[in-house]
Amino acid sequence: MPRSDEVTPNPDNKTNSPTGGRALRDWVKQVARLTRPDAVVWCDGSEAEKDRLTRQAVAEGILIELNQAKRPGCYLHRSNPNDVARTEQLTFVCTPNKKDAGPTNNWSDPAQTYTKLRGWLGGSMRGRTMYVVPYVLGPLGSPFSKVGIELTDSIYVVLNMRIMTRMGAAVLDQLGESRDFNRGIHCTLDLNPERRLICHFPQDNTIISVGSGYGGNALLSKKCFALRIASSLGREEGWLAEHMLILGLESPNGETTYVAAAFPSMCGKTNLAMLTPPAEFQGWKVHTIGDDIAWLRVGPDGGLWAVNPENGYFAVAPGNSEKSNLNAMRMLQHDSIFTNVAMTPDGDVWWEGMDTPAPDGLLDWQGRPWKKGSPDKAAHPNSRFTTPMRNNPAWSPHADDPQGVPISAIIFGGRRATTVPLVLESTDWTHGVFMGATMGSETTAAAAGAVGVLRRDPMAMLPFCGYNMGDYFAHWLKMGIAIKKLPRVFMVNWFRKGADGDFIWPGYGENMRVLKWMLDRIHGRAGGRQTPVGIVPNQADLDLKGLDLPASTARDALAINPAEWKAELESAGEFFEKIGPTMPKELKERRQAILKSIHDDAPVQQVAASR
Ligand code: OXD
Ligand code: MN
Repeated sequence: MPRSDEVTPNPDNKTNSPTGGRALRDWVKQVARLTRPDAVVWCDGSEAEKDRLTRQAVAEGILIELNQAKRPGCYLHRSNPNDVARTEQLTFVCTPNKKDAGPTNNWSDPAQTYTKLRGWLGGSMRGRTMYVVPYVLGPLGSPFSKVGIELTDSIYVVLNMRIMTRMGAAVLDQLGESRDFNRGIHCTLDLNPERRLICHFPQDNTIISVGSGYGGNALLSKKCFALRIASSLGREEGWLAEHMLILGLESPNGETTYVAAAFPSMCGKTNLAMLTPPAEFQGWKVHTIGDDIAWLRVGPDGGLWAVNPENGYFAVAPGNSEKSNLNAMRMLQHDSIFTNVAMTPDGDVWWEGMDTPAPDGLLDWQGRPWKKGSPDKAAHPNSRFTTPMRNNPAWSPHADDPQGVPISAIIFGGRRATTVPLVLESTDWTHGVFMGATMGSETTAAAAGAVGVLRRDPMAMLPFCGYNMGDYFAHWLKMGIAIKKLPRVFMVNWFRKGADGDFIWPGYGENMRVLKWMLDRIHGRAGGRQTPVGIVPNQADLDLKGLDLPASTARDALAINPAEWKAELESAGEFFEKIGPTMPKELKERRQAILKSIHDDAPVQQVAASR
């Protein structure tokens, strides 16, 4: 797209010396003829370019300069209030056959959608500049990596893409004359929700997003390419693109074990990825590879290897404090873009959950004076920061390793007030896939719509899987055959609530205790007890020293309630029915087998440390 001969050249079109291969130049010209920008600017990723665009963004009111003495290189952006989260109802997978998008995606016919979008894009960049943003997902030169080009009329998008991806002239060198690049077109239009659409064309490796400036809709490298399009490419090419953080855990004796973990949006992925271990875990270190997306392939040793395709973090601000995420607070000290947070009178940022109380004279996320005690939040619940991954004190240089890092465990987690214990281990790969496929979570403010409603969110990919969910499950099962050294699979729940309605588990850094049990399982050092739904640690298997947690609370955190699990599996069965004919029979059979084995007086079986 656009495959249009109807468009006429724009004689006024100025461009700074276009580079890149022929296919790229032709496509850029074609889009410029359609959208008719006043100028086309090829981004080179240089510091000079960043300074120039930042100055321009400040002059145009797109960015507000924050207090440079307190936060050098930091800026604030305020979105249109109608455009503050992903819009799943306006996100489409446009495959030639509807069944290839599957029952969990919105689908529209590619030809009709191209025609409609061509109409909306015609002349849409008049009076504006079209930026050509070349980027690579994954380390430059890595066999994992893929090139994308985003054409956008938003400086905010360019400046964010600069942080989120490896962006600039070097990408064009990697691309050369190749036609193999993701084509992304982003046009802000007038931010009218009636003319907002985020459309994916996996068969053309193309994305068109119009009418929104929100990160998840407009930074096309992120959810659109690195997840929706890449998951579809991964299926064809035999790998996985997942909504997962990647972290390395180094023990005091210097052994580093890498894990990848899938959680829905706003369930603490960024926190977990850069967690600070509790004081009792002297000598343990956490190394962040990524906080949101993992691309996973079978490595030459037959194990599963992962890269983080991104170069920065675009994460939720509220709730971050020195207590909950010290590394995040440090990395936000400089060179970051904040979106929709509150601003203090001295030009600093503030959000709910920060260490300091709201100062007098605070401006809320829309720039309005905010009064203490107001029922409205000062920072939008989905307000964000964009920050380079190298800002993170826990950043691992292995994030740049072309071959990625070896993954010893996959963790699935959701936000569940009931049913799901603190941690569960699967008994085999199919069971692990089953755990991921039946994941449920309560909805959050990361997407427009009701918050706190339980929905099935398999592998945390419900909004991000670019093809039929049943085929996706089958692909996961197939990967289990291709991977010769299989990672263990776990499920966690940091969000279980007690009878008083409070969270049972303290979460944040204390999650290290759960990770430690996983490592001990991986290395054959810890046991557990077998339940019909998986292996759960005994209280004695978890390292709880120094944690003020009554034994009865620990028991509640680990409890398996048969009645709740029966209801859970019934609900999972309804979801499997919704997937329809592509739903793999292995997973349906596993559900039935587990359901059958759940009864109130099932004997407790201890599980030995090594399998
Ligand atoms: C995100 C999301 O922005 O999942 O990462 O919504
Ligand atoms: Mn995410």
